[in-house]
Parts: sequence; structure tokens; C-alpha cells
Amino acid sequence: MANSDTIAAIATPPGRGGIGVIRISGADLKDFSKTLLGKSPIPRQAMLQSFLDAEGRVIDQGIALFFPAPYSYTGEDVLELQGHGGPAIQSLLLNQCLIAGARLAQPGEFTLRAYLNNKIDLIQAESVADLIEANTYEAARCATNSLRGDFSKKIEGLVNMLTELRMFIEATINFPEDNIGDLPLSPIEEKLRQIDTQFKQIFQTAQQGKILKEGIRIVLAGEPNVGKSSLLNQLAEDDVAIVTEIPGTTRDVIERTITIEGIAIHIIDTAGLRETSDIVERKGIERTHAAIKNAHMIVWVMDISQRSPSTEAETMYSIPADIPRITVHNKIDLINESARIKQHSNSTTVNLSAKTGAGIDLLRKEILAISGWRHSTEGLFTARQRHLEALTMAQAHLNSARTFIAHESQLELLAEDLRLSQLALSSITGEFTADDLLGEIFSHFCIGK
Ligand SMILES: Nc1nc2c(ncn2[C@@H]2O[C@H](COP(=O)(O)OP(=O)(O)OP(=O)(O)O)[C@@H](O)[C@H]2O)c(=O)[nH]1
Ligand SMILES: [Mg+2]
Repeated sequence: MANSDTIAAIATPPGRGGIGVIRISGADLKDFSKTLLGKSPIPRQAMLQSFLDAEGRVIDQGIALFFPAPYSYTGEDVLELQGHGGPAIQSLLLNQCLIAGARLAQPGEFTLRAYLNNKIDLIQAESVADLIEANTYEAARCATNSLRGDFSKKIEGLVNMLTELRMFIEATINFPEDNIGDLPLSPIEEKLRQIDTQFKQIFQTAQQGKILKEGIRIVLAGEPNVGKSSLLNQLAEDDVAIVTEIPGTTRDVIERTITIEGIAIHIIDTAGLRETSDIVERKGIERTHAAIKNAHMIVWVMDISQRSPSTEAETMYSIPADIPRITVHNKIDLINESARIKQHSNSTTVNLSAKTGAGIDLLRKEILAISGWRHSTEGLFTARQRHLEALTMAQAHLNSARTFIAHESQLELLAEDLRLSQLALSSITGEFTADDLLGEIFSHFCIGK
């Protein structure tokens, strides 16, 4: 383990509350506990205690809980002091912990120690942060599934399948006399096929988990005055953006997050696209293009009452073709059309009115459909871009391995690709992980976790 000095932090959020918790972790907290409580605490027993300063004066009274190593969150000795939840009293108590020999914990340091002491793997450590950050019930439930080890078990299952196959191939390479005559290539092929199917399933679930964790970034774009800001207001059911009949009203990007079926949808309203000599508007349009670049999806808004809608404007403003898109024909109330959705071979159009709200539900449904969300959180776990990248790399090695299957002489190359695939998978659970990646992951945690 890298560090076993004693760390302390206020684990409850800042502010006033019934209880404030200070958490301390270290290799040996017996002396530390004696200084702070006046006696040794009994393991895993809630005790009403006085918390003392260096002169033995009572700072606060509360519950002390002692979890001796290794049966604690961090795997070290952990002491939790549940005192009164006020900023002054908590600071006093924390200060006393520092005087008694602890240092302030870094963000996520308790969880980092849990990981370094093999209490949890890296996926589980990440899911602790995901659970705390979850804004929807669905995201919280899926983070709990990850924390329970659901995602880790899937990865372990794949690693085991790869290990078995590697052992089989190594045996074939090392003891050719046993089976060279009828080298069983087809079982290898069959196993590779099974692993591939498993890979695809896990990747799909992880992709869903990423949508659930991060939400979907949608940019409302189009020419001025087509009704982008009105659409944002209608989707958010709030007066978020200024709407006027003057083209060029919106100058800056305006973001609002809404929830559709438990998925966070980050909607970004932008300045209308057109040629302009107005410096402020031009800056706004630059921001529109920057927002489009980072979007998961574009909702391209057109005014159906103005001209026959075509894709010509999108081409004119060089909207990237590789970002999924929904075209909205807005202002149907002006031409007495009814709301509807039209699926073309590779695009979707929704006819609606941002003014009356007709057709907004169709747009909401289509946003979820296009994002790839499958309407179910059953068996789902939260996942991150890092996991998807590692899975992609592992799958690439697997695909490469399959190219060697036809030639007995290339079994060693096949085995090497399987090893590399396994290595990529192991980086997900953190079996082989660089220190800088750990720093990156844990620095995003809150202090006290
Ligand atoms: N009748 C009708 N008017 C609409 C509709 N949507 C927007 N409008 C009107 O169209 C005008 C422009 O609406 P905005 O929402 O400001 O349009 P925008 O695309 O954000 O415009 P910029 O910010 O200038 O790019 C306003 O007068 C709105 O009231 C609609 O569905 N029906
Ligand atoms: Mg606007």
C-alpha cells in the first residue's frame, strides 16, 4: 500500500444538520482514539462518547464507531465520530484530529485506500462517485449495481473465458505431440465466437450505462427566428431563454438540463446561424459551432411557414453529418398542420409547434430513441468513456486474434493477441492501472469519501 498515515475529513456535506460525521482512517488508531475519546473504543459498537481536546475538555458529545482493520471501508483502522452537524463544531473536532496526528484527507482518499487495500476494484471505486453524483433514481440504481460488483463480474467472466482459451492454446503449442495430428482448431474458433458475443453484449450494456451516467448533450441549432429558444422553453417547461420576433435574439449558448424517463438531457440553445457583420452575433455563432462539435445530437430547427423545408441550410452552415440529428419543422400552428413524425431512410423529421406545445412529446420520444437508449434499467450498471475505450481495445485484439485462426503455425500470435485483450480488460477493474489514471479518477471525488 502506498500510504498508511492517518487521514481525517468531514464526511457529511457542509452546512447545518442533525449529525455531522468525521471520518478517520489509518494503520493503527488505538492511541489516536484514546487521545480523542479518553479510552479505547470497542470494535463495531455504537458508543455515546465525549470527544475531547488535548487538555481533556469536552468539545462535543456523540457516537463513536470503531472498525479495526481489515474489516472497514478502507481496510485500515477506521474511526467515525458522529457529532452535531454545525460548521464550527465540526471544524473544531476536525482540528483536534489534526492535533492528534491526522492530516487532512485528499478528495477520494478513503476510497483510494479501499481500492489499494483490495476492498473494492476500480469499477466499484468509480461507482461510489457515480452514486454520490447521481441525479436521477435510475442513475443511482445503476451505480449501486456497479458498486455491488455487477459490472466487475461481467469483466471477470470475460477474463476467465480468455484465460481458459489461452491455457488451451498454450498447451497445444507446448505439447504438440499430444494433438498435433488433429489440432482442434474448431473448438478454438467456437470459443472465440462465444467470447465475441459476450463482448458485444457487455459493450452494449456499458454504452447504456454511460448514457445513464452522463446524459445526452443536445444542441438546438438553425437559422435565426425559427423558434429554437421557444423550443428550449417548451422542453424545459420554463421561461429559460428570451424569445422575441427579432432575428438574432439569442447571442450566447444557454443550457438547461431536463429529465426524460430518468435520462438527463442537457439542452443547449444557440445563436441562430446566418451571415452577419454584427461582432457580438458573430461571436455567438462561433459558440454555436463549438457547441455543435461537442453535441451527442443536433436538433435542427426550421420554420415550416417560411419556405419549403430543405436540408440546404444545414449544408450551407456546414453542420457535421456524423452527429445524429433530428430535424424539427416548427410553427405548424401557422399553416394549420397537425403534429407528426416522419422517418426517412437515414433521418427523422418532427413537425411541431414550440408555441402551442403540439408534437413536443413526439420530439421527447424521438430524442431517446435516437440516443440509443433502450428504455430499461434492468441489469444495467453505470459506465464511463474509459471503460468503453478499454472494451473497444480488448475487442480489437480479439478480432486480430481471429485472423490467425486458420493457420496452426500462427497460434502463438493468436495467444499473444488474447493476452493483450485480457490486459485491456484488466485495466477496467484496475488490476493493471497506471498511477496517473488513479490520480485522475480519484481527484474528482468529494472530500471525506
Ligand atoms: N406561431 C408560432 N410562432 C412561434 C413558434 N415558435 C416560435 N415562434 C415565434 O417565433 C419568433 C422567434 O422565436 P425564438 O424562439 O426567439 O426563435 P430563435 O430561433 O430562438 O431565434 P434567434 O434567437 O434569433 O436565433 C418569436 O416571435 C416566437 O414567438 C411556433 O411554433 N408558432
Ligand atoms: Mg433564440
